Amino acid sequence: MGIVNVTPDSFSDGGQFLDPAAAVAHALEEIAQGAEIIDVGGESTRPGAQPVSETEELRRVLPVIERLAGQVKVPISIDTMKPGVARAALQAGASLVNDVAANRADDAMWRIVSEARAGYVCMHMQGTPQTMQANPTYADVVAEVGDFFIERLRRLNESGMSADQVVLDVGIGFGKTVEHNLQLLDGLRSFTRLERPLLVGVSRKSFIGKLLGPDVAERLPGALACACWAAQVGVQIIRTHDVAETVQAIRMTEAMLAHRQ
Ligand code: 7PJ
Repeated sequence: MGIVNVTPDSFSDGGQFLDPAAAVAHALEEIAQGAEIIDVGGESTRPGAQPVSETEELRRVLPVIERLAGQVKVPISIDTMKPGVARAALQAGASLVNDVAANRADDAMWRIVSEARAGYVCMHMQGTPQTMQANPTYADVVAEVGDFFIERLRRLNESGMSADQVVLDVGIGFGKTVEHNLQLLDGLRSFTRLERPLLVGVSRKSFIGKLLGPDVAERLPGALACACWAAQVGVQIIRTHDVAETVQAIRMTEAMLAHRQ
């Protein structure tokens, strides 16, 4: 899954692809590099980011989705927390909603996804992007994220969504300390018991910097280590800014897995 941020303030590439033509060109480049899903987002969810209005978010993402939908075969994902943005994006040609706010209380988002028969990424987050990194606390983060997934699959089903629309994501960095992120990466295999595709997003994330020191432009090796680890324990989708490098690392991992005795 290649990332296309149509935002002025995302933590690693904010402002680069605000112009729809630049965003579309970036998506096409990611597809040429092997991306099999394009994730278009118009609101930064980095810790402490300011929310944007629905009007502004739509102004950013809709031209990009419309233009892409007219010319690419890969599924387009809309990265949004707003049901209204999800609805408009699905109408414009997106087929997957990436919901980092799947810990939401109301079911408007889920009804929209259900009715569209679209895909849905159900990501775990403790708190909100504004509060999540203040003091993340868990007794057992792997068990709690697993319980969250089970409870959400039930709620999604009650809102009309079938399990086969759902992808699960532990939400690396969303209300987690470095230690929590490492525990979740270690525990990834346990989530395969839920029999849903798994997605992991580690690209350029701050826990790599906190653990090893590199600043945001130099975290690719750390992210590739996580991506290969994830692929090896059964994760199907890696969300990344660096598609060519990630595809090569994953294909190599898959070649080794295919030859395992
Ligand atoms: C994730 C995401 C992630 C999913 C972001 C960043 C911060 N969506 N959106 N999973 N991260 N599903 O790009 O690093 O980990 S925004």
